[in-house]
Amino acid sequence: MTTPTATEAWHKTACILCENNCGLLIQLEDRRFAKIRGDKDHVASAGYTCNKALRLDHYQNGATRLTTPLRREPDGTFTEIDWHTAISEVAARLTDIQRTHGGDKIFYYGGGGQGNHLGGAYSTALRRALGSRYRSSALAQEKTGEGWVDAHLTGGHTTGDFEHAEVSIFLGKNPWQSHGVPRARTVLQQIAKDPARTMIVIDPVRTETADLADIHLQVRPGTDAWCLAALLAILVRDDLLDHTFLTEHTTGSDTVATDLAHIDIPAYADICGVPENLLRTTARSIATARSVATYEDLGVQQSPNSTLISYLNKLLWLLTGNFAKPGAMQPHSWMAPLAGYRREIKRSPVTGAPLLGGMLPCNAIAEEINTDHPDRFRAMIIESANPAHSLADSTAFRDALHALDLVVVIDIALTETARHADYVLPAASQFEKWEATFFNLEFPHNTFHLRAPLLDPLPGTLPEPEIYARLLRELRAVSRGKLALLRAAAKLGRRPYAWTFAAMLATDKTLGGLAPYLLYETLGPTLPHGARSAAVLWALAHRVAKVYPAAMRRAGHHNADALFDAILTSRSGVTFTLDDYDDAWNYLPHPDKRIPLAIPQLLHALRELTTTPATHTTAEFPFVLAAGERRAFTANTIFRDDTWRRRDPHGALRLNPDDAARLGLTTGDRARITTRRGSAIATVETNDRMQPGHASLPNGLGLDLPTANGTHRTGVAANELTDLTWRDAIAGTPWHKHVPARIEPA
Ligand SMILES: Nc1nc2c(c(=O)[nH]1)N[C@H]1C(S)=C(S)[C@@H](COP(=O)(O)OP(=O)(O)OC[C@H]3O[C@@H](n4cnc5c(=O)[nH]c(N)nc54)[C@H](O)[C@@H]3O)O[C@H]1N2
Ligand SMILES: Nc1nc2c(c(=O)[nH]1)N[C@H]1C(S)=C(S)[C@@H](COP(=O)(O)OP(=O)(O)OC[C@H]3O[C@@H](n4cnc5c(=O)[nH]c(N)nc54)[C@H](O)[C@@H]3O)O[C@H]1N2
Ligand code: SF4
Ligand SMILES: [Mo]
Repeated sequence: MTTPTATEAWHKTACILCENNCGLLIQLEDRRFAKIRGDKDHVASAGYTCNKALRLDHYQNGATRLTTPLRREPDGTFTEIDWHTAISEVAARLTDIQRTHGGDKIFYYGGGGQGNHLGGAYSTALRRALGSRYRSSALAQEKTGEGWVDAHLTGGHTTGDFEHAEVSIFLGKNPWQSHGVPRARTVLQQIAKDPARTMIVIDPVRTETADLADIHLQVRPGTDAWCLAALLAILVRDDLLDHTFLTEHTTGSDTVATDLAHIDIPAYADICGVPENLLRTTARSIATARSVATYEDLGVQQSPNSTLISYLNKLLWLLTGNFAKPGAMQPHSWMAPLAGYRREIKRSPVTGAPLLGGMLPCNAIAEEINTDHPDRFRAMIIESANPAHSLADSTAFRDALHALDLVVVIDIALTETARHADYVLPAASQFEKWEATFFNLEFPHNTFHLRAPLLDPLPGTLPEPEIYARLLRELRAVSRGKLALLRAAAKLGRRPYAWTFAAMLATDKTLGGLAPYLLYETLGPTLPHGARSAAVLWALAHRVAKVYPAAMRRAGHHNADALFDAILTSRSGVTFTLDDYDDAWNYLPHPDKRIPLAIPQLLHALRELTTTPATHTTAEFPFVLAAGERRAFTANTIFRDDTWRRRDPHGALRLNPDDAARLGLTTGDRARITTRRGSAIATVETNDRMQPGHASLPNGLGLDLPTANGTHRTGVAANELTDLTWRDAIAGTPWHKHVPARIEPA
């Protein structure tokens, strides 16, 4: 905990609501968060927060926290059971499924939300002990297509340097509301104020970010592929490419340029609804800028042609040489990579869905289960996720949960998902345990923040690492002798421990996947202030020292143990690597250190655009519904409490005023939204930010919150309206932002 000083009442932690995890100071009053403010000492956020962090007490002290494990009885009701019973029964049932059907029939979902990834780091050991092979998470309904494109091009994730970019491009991304860029609102305002810098927003909606932009390409929903293809074609035809960069650092640019040169620019401008002149101005401003950074997000990643769009987005900055220099796009180090980057595609056992980044597409999970195929999954472990609410077609997912022999949910609350579990294991909240995220995506300073607990776990709850360890103990995953040897070595110090650990893993290959558990059981108890869950970070610090030795030393850590100690003691986070711009090239995995630009499958998709349908609406479903917009008062399903929202209390359906008038609707009216899959009632807000024919609903609403006599739902649960088959042909990622719908007065 914090050291006693004059400001001892302020506890250091971080926000858990989006990937930026801004550093916070919190004052407690018993278990309540009395005051919250930004932590000026924080290595990444330097005091910045947005409006949402100040409402975190609604998470910590929400009314739906669980305080005891639950078991489903044959009559469908839940019984409260003690932890000992829960652990032994769950371990026995998992073992039973492993013996009868094989461990690969145990599917794992989640492993972390916006603020908590330490538990997930230990889940891998449980999965290894059980022989579980398949998994997924929310990444497989947004970033897996982009990751696959990255695997071909730069070999891994790249980050935009928006603090310094002359041209910043936001593609289907509204950072004013959703962040993603550190200190987003400050950075956006700085760009907007500086006449030498240009902001380009590509979004069908005139968002708060678009309000600050120099150029807003207000595309028709779902037509970004044509828009980007036209921009790229202009770059090629007007010879605006960076030939020096292409010759020195890439291969295949001629192949790509030949395909782009054939594009009918006026026709594509027409399809995306952006005047050709504006596209030409935009292309020129990108090509002539000293530096360009781009951020693509859900507006395109959850819309038609998403994997192709990721490719075209990356060609935009690669063909103009915006890589590995200030203000441009950078690959970066990782504490632990969030996903694997591989070009070759493995397939799922039943439906043959692509396992990009090692994950099953979220839209394929229910299909993989709702079948009598012998290889179907039989059990699911779900941690820190609410897939019965967040996956497309909630009905299909609930059916899948019911078809499984065993569902185990680890969560802090009785969520829409937990309600369908056989066992619910209550976790301590993110302010009641050591926690961290692996959203470490920055360059040249990449940072990591291990948060200390502010409070003891709510009685009856456990941190996830302890839950996984108890299950592994019950499964007798590692012999007592081996654990005793490592414990003895840990008492002698880190060096003897490191030797013993390395020797044991070298002689017994089966222990490799169990490393997080070994560390938790043996190194963990020696860590100060009960930071046992931090044990896995010791191995990750060694990984950093091995993979990025020079960058780690530049950041001030002379070896892995020094980095680990800095992580353990720095309450406002640490910079774990400090890079030079030239180092970016070392991150490229390709032996020739060149970026191979031609991806045949995606060039084929590009050529096919001439015949690919650009609209998916019909006379029956004439609107494009964006189901899941980020707004000032949305935060996935992290707050289970309607009172946290200061504005937009009902999560309004936003409609263009002309559309609303035509339908006889006005702000405050109730409207019925119907899709091929379902129907729901929403409160209307007319809003001239929307273009005609486009409607939007916020994400994370429609939770079933407990009342005295049942549950109450505010707003629309968006995935009652979405369909499994609306998904990208390559990555299987959903079209949440492009749902054909009908809207009528209710
Ligand atoms: N306030 C808040 N912030 C959040 C979250 C939250 O729940 N609430 N969630 C976090 C998470 S998990 C994520 S993944 C990020 C997501 O962050 P964003 O991707 O920025 O969020 P969205 O609002 O879903 O979508 C972004 C934009 O896509 C636009 N869009 C819709 N259709 C199209 C289209 O066809 N083409 C284009 N170009 N744009 C389109 C929408 O108008 C919207 O402005 O936000 C994170 N931050
Ligand atoms: N229609 C539609 N669907 C979408 C989206 C959309 O835009 N439209 N967006 C998609 C995106 S980008 C995302 S990221 C997903 C998000 O959806 P999910 O990945 O399902 O995650 P969250 O809604 O963030 O839910 C996090 C869960 O973690 C629990 N939790 C909080 N703290 C802890 C803790 O310390 N321990 C444990 N064990 N649990 C904890 C919360 O109670 C909650 O149940 O939704 C996706 N679904
Ligand atoms: S930007 Fe806002 S929601 Fe995201 S971590 Fe910072 S304070 Fe929290
Ligand atoms: Mo997300």
